[in-house]
Amino acid sequence: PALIRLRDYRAPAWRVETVELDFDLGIEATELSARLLLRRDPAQQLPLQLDGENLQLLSIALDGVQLPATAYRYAGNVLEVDGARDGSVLETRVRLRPAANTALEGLYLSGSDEAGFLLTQCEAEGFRHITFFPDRPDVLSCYRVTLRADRARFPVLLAGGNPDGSGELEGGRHWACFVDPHPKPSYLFALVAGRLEKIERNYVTANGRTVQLKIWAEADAIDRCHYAMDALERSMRWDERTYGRNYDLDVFHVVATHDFNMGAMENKGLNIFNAKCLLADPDSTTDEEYRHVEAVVAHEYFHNWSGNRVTCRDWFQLSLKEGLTVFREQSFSADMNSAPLKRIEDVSLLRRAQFPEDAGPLAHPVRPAQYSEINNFYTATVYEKGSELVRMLAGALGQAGFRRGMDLYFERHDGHAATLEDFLGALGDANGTDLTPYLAWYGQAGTPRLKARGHYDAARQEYTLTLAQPAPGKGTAEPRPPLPIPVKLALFDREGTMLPLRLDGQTSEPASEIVVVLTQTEQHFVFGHVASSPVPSLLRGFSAPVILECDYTPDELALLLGHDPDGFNRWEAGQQLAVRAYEELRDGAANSHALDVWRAALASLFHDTAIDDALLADLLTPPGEIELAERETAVDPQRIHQLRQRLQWVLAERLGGEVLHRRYRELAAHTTIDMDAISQARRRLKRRVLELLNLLDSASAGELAAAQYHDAPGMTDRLAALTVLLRGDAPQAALALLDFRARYADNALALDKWFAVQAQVPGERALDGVLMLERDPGFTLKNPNRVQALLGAFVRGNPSGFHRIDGAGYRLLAERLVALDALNPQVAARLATAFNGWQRLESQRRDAAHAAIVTLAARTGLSRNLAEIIGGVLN
Ligand code: B3K
Ligand code: ZN
Repeated sequence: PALIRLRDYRAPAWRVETVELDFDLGIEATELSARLLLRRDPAQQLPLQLDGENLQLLSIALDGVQLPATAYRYAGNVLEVDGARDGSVLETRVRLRPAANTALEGLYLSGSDEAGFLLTQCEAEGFRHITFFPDRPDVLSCYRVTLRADRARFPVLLAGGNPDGSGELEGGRHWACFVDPHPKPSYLFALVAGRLEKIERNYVTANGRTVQLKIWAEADAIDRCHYAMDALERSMRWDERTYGRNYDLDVFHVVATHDFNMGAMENKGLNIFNAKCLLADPDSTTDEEYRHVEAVVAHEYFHNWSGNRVTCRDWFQLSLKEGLTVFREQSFSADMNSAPLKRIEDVSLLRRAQFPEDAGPLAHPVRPAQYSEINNFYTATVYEKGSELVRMLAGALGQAGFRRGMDLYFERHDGHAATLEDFLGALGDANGTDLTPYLAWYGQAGTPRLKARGHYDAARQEYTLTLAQPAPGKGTAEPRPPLPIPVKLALFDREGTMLPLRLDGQTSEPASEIVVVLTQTEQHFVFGHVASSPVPSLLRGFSAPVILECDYTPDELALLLGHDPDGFNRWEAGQQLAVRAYEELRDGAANSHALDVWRAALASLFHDTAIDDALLADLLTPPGEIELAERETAVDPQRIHQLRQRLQWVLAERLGGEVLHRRYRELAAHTTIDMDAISQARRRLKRRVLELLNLLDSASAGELAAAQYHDAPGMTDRLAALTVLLRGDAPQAALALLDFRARYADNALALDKWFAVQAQVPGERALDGVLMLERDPGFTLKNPNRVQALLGAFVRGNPSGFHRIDGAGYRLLAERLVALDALNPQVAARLATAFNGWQRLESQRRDAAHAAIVTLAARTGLSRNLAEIIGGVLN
């Protein structure tokens, strides 16, 4: 398939100034007329070409005259029209088949023919499935949309922008019109029509605009929208306070659907959400999911400025809106909850999802140079690494400087489509500084390594920190410039006290924490007046997305774990120590010093009353199996699982069954259903303690878990208990599963968890479980959430189950991908990325995975989405 390349970018030859869309909505067939006012770039002499996919063209007219068949050609997803000039008006009428649209891109049906509703998804290139248009983000137009439909079947009619009239039509039909005063790219167009309920609230913006906030959902879900409404209001206030950004329409609609390819979509004035990112109630939503709902609501809202008012020139710049908006969302969540816990969560995700992506055959820069199918580039790299890059820039400018830069960015580019150069330019210009060296981060794939070593000179009372980034450009044709790597650091004496830092030549007052920026391949940083050999705390708060290599002793790590006031680095020291302990177990070391130090340090923290319960839960959790696998060359996921279990068992044993029991009982005695931080933290620690106990004594943990399942006031405790029962193979598990299945038969989001928890039971037996669950009447390949819950949880969330030595996991995935691809290419392509990393498996699994992938690649008729991923994975 053809590759689209960044270096081939050309400004559009034709733009659309205004768009008028008129829909006659129906489930089986929808017809729509589009009226485009065209503008031609006088510098370009190209014919009028519009994108259009699977459109049934009913009529076409130019400047009021119906066109004969000789005056236009529709082939290969392009409509070429003769005779158009600057100022011409093109009118087309097309027919769509929403109910037959299983790809969930363009206009489609959510739910059943009888009860479902119609909606759209346009990003990235869905608008061309709705009408003929220059479907690219640098064409910004003003939209007027009229919806017409049967009133009984479609009582609610919504489109982006402000409402501009509605009324009755003959034959029980009605209409509603919407005008969006802000020019926008086609990917932000949206409509929704059907039977929906709403909750609403008035909101007055800081600059005095009254906005009606309305959240829409099907009748059985509307009661679960209140949390999202509160989160929306918090997001709006936060963006006013933190960035001075006000909302800019009279209405803001949010709609929940169970049929959605991703998390949510920031359509102008009409956000559409996957129900799992919007609905929340204690009975069916875990604490983690509550935080996720808050974050996604904020993310989509923040896009109104970072994405909608200032959009991307082309899809190569995707991280301009996504990296920035993830960063804004993460800052918001950190402000609303605990900042260190949020940072731990974000960095864990980066390591679990982005580092492996960046280390495998699908690696790509935050700004990719080329793609075949853009939907394959909504990746952890573009989102999460992109956010890390913005974080570095924000760190380099400081809070006030970053705000100045953002103000200038919004001011300069409001109403336009921008590039990453524009972004760095505005941030730099507002601060009189040149940020272009950071562009190098956007252009290269792979996680950089940072080597650190310290040298203490007792006679001179000097500490020299040497930082190095191993030879950039090695192995590549073009030498790469070194990256700017900001390293936030502190020094501790051996009692765990922070030392004042005086960098050589620095005249200002000593600080306890500073940022040094490595800009060359290797640099020395010399600190004076250091009274004794210090322990450095490096890359505090994870100040750059790199892999740090520093030869700490286990005791130095334990010191940081015990004393670093930076909660993130404290956790990080524990993680590194756990990795050392893991490696000792793996290598069968006779003397396991790191292991002893690790469990001793945790045992003493376990009794430290000053420590937050949630942080303690995280400290008691070693790096996950995927992270551990990243460090190996011949990966055996089952062995990694066993070793990690063993590591946790050793920890549990050190803590002792009695201590764990007692702590569990204390925490259980305080169980509530409240959502405040302390209650959430207790639930998190309670779960961790129960899991550790389960390794030590599964019989008594099983009894506790069975009771917890039975008495659980909410989903967090219920699901934790069910998980422990399943993992421990407890006799009570079967009954709990039955109970859960029946209890949530009509709650799709809760039922998803029932599928996922079983798909994630470790080890060879998981696959039989998956095959059985596929036969459950609740399973369907047509619903992305359900596919994710069963197949996604299995192939991505269960390494020791998926990577069976006989290769059955790989063959199952390949077979399901074929079936899924025929229905929904986007979902198939995303699932297929689970094959990433197969080259580093030990040989037997590697051969089996290779065979499955090759067989799949040889199939004809694969979608462009899936073909690109499979082809990439084989590279
Ligand atoms: N912008 C959308 C993602 C669209 C994905 C298209 N395949 C959601 C978001 O990032 O906010
Ligand atoms: Zn986004």
